[in-house]
Amino acid sequence: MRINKEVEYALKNNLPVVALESTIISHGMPYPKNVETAMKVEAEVRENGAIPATIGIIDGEPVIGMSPEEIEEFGKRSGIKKVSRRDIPVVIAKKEWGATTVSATMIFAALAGIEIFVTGGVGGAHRGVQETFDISRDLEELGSTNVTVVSAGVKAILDLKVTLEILETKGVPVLSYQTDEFADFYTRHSGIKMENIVNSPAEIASIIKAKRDYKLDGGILVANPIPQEFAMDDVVINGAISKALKECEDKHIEGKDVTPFLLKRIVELTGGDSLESNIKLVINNAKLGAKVAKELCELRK
Ligand code: PSU
Ligand code: MN
Repeated sequence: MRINKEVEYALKNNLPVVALESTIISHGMPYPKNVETAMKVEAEVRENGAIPATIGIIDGEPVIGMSPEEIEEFGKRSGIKKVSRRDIPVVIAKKEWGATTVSATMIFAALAGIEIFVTGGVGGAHRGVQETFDISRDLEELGSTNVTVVSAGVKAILDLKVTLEILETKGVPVLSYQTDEFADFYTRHSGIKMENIVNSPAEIASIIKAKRDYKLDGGILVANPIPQEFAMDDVVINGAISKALKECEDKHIEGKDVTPFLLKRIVELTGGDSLESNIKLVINNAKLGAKVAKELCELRK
């Protein structure tokens, strides 16, 4: 792995570092907004006192802490593979480029020693999972890899209840930030009541520490709701989601192409509004993630 100097120094000296994924850049947003967002997210992490480490695979080498030029490449180069756990050895051996999903990013973050990872939304159980068995590797990774993922909850394109049941089975704490309702990405209210509510970055850090102290391996999912001023209108977003899901079925889109297809169609169907919400919520997560990383370093002193 190539760990950039700044990140390496920070990790050796108990300074806060936040991991960031690259699938959101290559497959989650269109160019050039994807690159602009990735740069804004890195800046937000820095403004809140932590060092960003965007992770991806370049010519078969996992990179922890990409340069701005490399981020730009991930944003515009075509044919970059979407890489989850199963794809990692293939992309490395074939010396290819790979955009890491939540699962793959967690793996490399853990290998590098980064405990906090910020993204938009994690994958989960797709609607119709009873028939398709389509459950993101992200859930399995949260069950076993020691990284805390700060997200805006789980996107309403998925089956939220089944996703939460699977997380419970795998022993993943889901921490709802300053609300008792599960965040569903584009809005603040899914209608699902949450048990574990947290109110500050320090509280989240203390829960991470308790999990590590007692060797309860696995990740933690923080659900940080989108700020109300950037949230989507329920009717608009639900209409777009239903339409996109129907098209996905009609076009027989399957496997790893499902999530990128839905994200892209929802942006188109909302005239770009969902993309603006998506950008704002990732930046909001970067702020919280950086603060949690800082608090965790304080506790580790
Ligand atoms: N959710 C989003 N944006 C994204 C993704 C999920 O709102 O870009 C990406 C993440 O990289 C996540 C992946 O890990 O999609 C999940 O893909 P799948 O459903 O194929 O497991
Ligand atoms: Mn899948």
